[in-house]
Amino acid sequence: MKKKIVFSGIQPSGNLTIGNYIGVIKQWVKMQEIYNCIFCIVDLHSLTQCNNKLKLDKTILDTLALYLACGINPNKSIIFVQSHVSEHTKLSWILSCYTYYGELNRMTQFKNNKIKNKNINSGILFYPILMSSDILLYNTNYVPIGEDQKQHIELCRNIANRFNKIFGNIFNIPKPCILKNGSRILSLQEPYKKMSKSDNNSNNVIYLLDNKIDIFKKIKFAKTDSEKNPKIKYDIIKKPGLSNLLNIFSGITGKTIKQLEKEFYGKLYIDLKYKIIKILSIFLERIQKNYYNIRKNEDFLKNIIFEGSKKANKIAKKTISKINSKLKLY
Ligand code: AQP
Repeated sequence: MKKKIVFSGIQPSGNLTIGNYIGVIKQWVKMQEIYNCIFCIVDLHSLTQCNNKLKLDKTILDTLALYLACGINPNKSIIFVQSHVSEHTKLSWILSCYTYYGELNRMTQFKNNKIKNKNINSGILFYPILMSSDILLYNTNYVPIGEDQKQHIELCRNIANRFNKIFGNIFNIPKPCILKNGSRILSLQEPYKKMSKSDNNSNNVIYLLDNKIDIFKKIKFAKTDSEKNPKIKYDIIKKPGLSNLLNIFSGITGKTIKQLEKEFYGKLYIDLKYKIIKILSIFLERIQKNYYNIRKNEDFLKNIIFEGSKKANKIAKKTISKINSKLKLY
């Protein structure tokens, strides 16, 4: 039987976080053993941040080295850079003509951005269409994502269904893969919002390249709650900070929340924090050792991108050629 296709990507907009790892990269590592996986470094998406300080040539290689250090294997998966395959932007324009403005305007991520920024660029509005193009170009079956991207996949499915209704079965309808726990790792100091690599307060975030001292400080002072008789019990509504720590623990060790509640029964929050500091330090030290080894070899990294882009281009061109013939765009 033909293997199912997985597509997923991360913006090369800075240091990857433990949220990116637990939410998606960990899933990728497992999925590459079962499916045909395509992992993209979505540089065009990161242009929406209009951050002219971003040195994309460098951050793309940093991101790739982190993918590999976490266990993504270029011999098993296609790894490439979004802007190296021009079909993404072409399909994006075509799909935008089959997407209603109201649909884009209703996206929560767009609405949140509108509240935060006065001068919002239209790339942020169109972001879900570019994301849909990324996915649909590769006949994707499964898309591993964090919780925050769920609405974008629903939109992608709607656009694909709408297009298929008009032009016949062009696109597979992709399904999101969202973890039960760990699909939304929260900020350490403000545990009502997502942990984000672009957060201005670095104490909110555990980066994959954080050193042991930073891990210690950030976890030790992570916000919890001030219950009178504090119990280590998962409750994301009443105890978001503590529950977030349990999700991080579970995401790194593979232990279930129930197992952790049992293990820490009758113990103090600080006991849990010290244990997380220990397991995170060991875990990240291993990734960092791999990372610094791999990152030194730029020719090796560039070759992976070159080979990956060649393979991605081939698949993308086939899809676009099907669409061209349906739309009579020769
Ligand atoms: N905190 C998180 N918990 C679980 N999953 C997460 N993801 C991101 N943060 C968390 C998932 O990682 C994938 C790649 O994300 P992205 O970098 O392309 O964009 P993002 O969702 O905007 O992530 P950030 O860290 O918040 O990036 P910035 O700060 O650059 O905007 C996605 O599947 C995402 O769900």
